[in-house]
Amino acid sequence: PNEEQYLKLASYVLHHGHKKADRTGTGTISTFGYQMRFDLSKGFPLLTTKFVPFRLIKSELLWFIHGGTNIRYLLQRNNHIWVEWPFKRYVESDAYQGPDMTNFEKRRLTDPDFRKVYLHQKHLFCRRIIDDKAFAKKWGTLGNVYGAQWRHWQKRNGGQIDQLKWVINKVRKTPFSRRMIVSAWNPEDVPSMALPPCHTLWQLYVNDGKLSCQLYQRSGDIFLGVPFNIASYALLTSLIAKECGLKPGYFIHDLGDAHIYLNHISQIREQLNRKPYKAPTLWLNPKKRSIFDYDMDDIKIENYHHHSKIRGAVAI
Ligand code: UFP
Repeated sequence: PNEEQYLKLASYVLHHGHKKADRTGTGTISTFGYQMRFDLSKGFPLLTTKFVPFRLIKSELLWFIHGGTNIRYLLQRNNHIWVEWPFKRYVESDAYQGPDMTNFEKRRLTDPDFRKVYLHQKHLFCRRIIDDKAFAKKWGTLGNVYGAQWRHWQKRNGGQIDQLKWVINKVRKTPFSRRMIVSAWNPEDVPSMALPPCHTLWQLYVNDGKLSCQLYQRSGDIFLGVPFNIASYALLTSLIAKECGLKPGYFIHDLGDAHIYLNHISQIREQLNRKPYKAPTLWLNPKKRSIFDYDMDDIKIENYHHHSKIRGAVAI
């Protein structure tokens, strides 16, 4: 079954990974180069050995598809996964007049009183992004993240490339093509990005009426990030397949630095002791044709039986 692919990865890195220092100072066990293959005809690969919040995956992917680079779209859909970076930029600017937020990433983990103050300030920031359009425009932007590269890649001599439209067109017109690639890795932008793209490049492949997608992810947090990434690309593949009149084939997930943070090891062990349930299924509104027309209610996950949530701190 599909979920075994993920559990095998986690178990492999747990047992064969080596200790490696990392940017966040947390420490990891890591391995370089690993491939998982998910057969999308065998159910939707949303993990069942713990609860994975699909609504966050859905709103984030729709945001990419719409070319979004401002957290306002996400906050309006109650998705807070990208807030930390704009919040940091805001509290480090002169525009911010509230209590001192210096080094909030680390302090919120060790000082419970500070944590309350931090959560309140972040809440006020998010409210203002939603309520005040001009404020959102100035402080809610993330720069050239996925949405910008997929839909508005800047050309050297002016103008833009819509990679997503282009690749969908290729699938329709020349499905045998070996050039159906979308790249989020833009070397010109990387130095100025808070978080350079983790999912850097993906390729489509058509065979026997089925659309497959292969992703190269340069860096994967096995406990927190990777379960999201699998579901997100399985959904993307399903949406493009539907638009092109194809069935979803395989999602092939290649990882570069595949790591388990040292503070996630007991969580991973717990997860590995659980037995997967039958995979859920994906429902897409049959009235929607184009990938650009979907909103939250047009995409649903059905029959999702899962084990309980497992908590773990995000390394930032
Ligand atoms: N990460 C993921 N998937 C994502 C994402 C981030 O696993 O979609 F955005 C993790 C990988 C790594 C960290 O642990 O976030 C990014 O840090 P770095 O840029 O140092 O690789």
